[in-house]
Amino acid sequence: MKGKLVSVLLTLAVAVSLMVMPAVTSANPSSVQFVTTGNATAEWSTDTSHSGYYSVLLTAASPDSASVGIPVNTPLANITGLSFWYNHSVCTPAAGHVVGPDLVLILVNTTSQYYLAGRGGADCSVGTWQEADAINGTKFAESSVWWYGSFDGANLTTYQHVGAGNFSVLKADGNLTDAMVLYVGVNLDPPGDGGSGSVYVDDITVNGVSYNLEPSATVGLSAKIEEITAISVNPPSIDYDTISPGYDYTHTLTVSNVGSVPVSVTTEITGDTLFTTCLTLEPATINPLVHGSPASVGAHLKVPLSYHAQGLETGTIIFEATAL
Ligand SMILES: [Ca+2]
Repeated sequence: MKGKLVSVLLTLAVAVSLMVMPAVTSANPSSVQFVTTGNATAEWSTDTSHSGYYSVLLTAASPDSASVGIPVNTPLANITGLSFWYNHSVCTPAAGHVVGPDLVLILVNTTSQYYLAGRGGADCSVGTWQEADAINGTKFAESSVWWYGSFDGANLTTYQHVGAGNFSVLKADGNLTDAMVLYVGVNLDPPGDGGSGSVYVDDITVNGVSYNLEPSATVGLSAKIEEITAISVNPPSIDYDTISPGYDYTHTLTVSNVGSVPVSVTTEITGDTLFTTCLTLEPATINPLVHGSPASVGAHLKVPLSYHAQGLETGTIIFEATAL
């Protein structure tokens, strides 16, 4: 007997390029990236959140730093809004200096040069969620300015402008006029002369689109599905970052039956050529999928050496469940 159909969409974004990869840490295969130095930490937390169930807790003491970033792949010229929500659990300034958090951008220009830009730091906000707006400066310290410089993947190699308080100064720089913003992040980076803090971060907002920081979307998804035929897929998106021809890697997706009846699951890949020709799913069908026994599906992306297309490619994996 056939039942209702439920589709779960996954999006995949990839920037195929022949250029050298930036040294962006991508230890987490989901689209949320954590970067820390020294003893600083970045971790998922359910202590408090601005949206959903989770936020990201950044903890750092001078001179270490902790950050969380999301890929955006948006031209710098198109950026009109940059903000995030934060809530300190501990904010201990030293020498009167704020301890962030900062808003940071990783950029690449048309000659494949990388830049790091940022505005810091937001005021202490212990116990209250506040929105720090890096464009108009709301909730940022009075002394806060935009800065930017060449970036080697770990450090600034030049400080091209310090004190560029207006975001438009950065956008008007000839080196960055046609640059892409690869990542938008929030960085807790106490000043070198001291200070420490611990801050929850959520809802990084770019051009009015708020990106809820969650380790997966499956909890919210399953809660909205009232039919007894229901599945969820985790993670809800795969970001392959910048890759090159010859790339060969498998991301594992977990498909769960969150309904009340056994289902069979079929899959379909749609979108740009890279994904429709180079991405395979193993297995491509699951039958049966029963409640309490999630199935693993390998999303295997193998890019042939002859693949020379460049730029952003996107695709969607559709999982379709049919009640048995
Ligand atoms: Ca959240």
